[in-house]
Amino acid sequence: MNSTLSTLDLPVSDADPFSYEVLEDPLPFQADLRDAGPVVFLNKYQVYAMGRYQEVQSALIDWQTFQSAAGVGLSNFRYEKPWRPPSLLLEADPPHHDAPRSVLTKILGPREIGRLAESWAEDAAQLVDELLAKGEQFDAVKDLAAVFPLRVFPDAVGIPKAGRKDLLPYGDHVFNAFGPPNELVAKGASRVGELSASIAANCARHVLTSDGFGARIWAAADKGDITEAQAPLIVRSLLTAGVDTTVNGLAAVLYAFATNPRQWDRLRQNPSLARIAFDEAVRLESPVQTFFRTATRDIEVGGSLIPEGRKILMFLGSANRDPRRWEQPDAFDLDRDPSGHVGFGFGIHQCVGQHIARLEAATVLTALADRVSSIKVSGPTQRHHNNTLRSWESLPVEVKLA
Ligand code: OVV
Repeated sequence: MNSTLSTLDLPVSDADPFSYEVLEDPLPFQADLRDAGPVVFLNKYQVYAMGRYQEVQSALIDWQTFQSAAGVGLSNFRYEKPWRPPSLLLEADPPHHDAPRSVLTKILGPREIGRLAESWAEDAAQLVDELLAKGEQFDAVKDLAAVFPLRVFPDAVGIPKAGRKDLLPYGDHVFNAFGPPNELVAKGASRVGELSASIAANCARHVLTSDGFGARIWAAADKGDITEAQAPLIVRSLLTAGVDTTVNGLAAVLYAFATNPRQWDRLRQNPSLARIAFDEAVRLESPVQTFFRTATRDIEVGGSLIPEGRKILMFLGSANRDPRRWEQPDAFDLDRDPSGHVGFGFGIHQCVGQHIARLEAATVLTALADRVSSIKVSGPTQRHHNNTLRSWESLPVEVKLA
């Protein structure tokens, strides 16, 4: 390969994907990125970027070439000390990745979590009833999407009541910390020590209930599937990745319905569409917008060279709206087959909690569809900016009782 030529071929962008403007509305930037080429060099951060579905999906599958162990944020663990002990799942590759992954895959598998469905459906019904008792206007984020995961997930993990209020702020900071050290990271810095300590305290064996995901992780250590040193860090992964993500996934699907009234009618006619609807919303909104990988060798992609050791920013959200892959990519369409979207990633690192996320979403949507004949946005919406998450501050809605 002629690396000089390849470097000359490389489109360069001066845009900042972590700027206020792009976080407020990433779609124009993402369209430019996709149109600029299969790989684009981001001058500001001196990293490579992929915005098209085909290259993103192929790279996510190829964990040998696009490693995670050097970190999936901008910081390159080859040269910089990670700000917290790396995740044994997210920031690891085989062989180290495999034992923690297979333990969690089993604990969070579709059949294992089936036992939660009934009580979560009751919790969702109760929460929606509480909301509707107060009136036909509420905030779909503050009153519903940000509330339901905290009602059900910490209990499923088995952590104590105290410290639950720290889960969202901790997650918000972790997802900011995958990005550059900008003001979003700086604003979280003052609480990092306190929040990390609180999360770590909830991972200890003696504080966890005997029947939750946490206890099962510790039981896997007793069996010898993982070590006792690994167990608390695997619990930490649940507490880090399991709350902000589902809050924003729920917000995504509620926003999608609130802006697509005909799709809400379809869901009411056929509630079994709830799961398709959730995946379609995850495709459309991509609550996790980006993750980095690191090149383990010189790679040629679309005629450009990515040198060994360099960071590549994968735009999951952009791939999920790539018109080269999706017909009418910006439409929320329950007739579409959204499978193949990269909103949960792809390959060996694909979201291990996705069945939990789908169950949470399906129970909330079912409870709402049972009671509400229409839902629409009723006031100014407000985004919450995060370096990695596509997030909401406020989503006022008005519903009609069925
Ligand atoms: C997917 C994800 C996001 C954030 C944190 C982690 C995983 C973790 O394993 O800690």
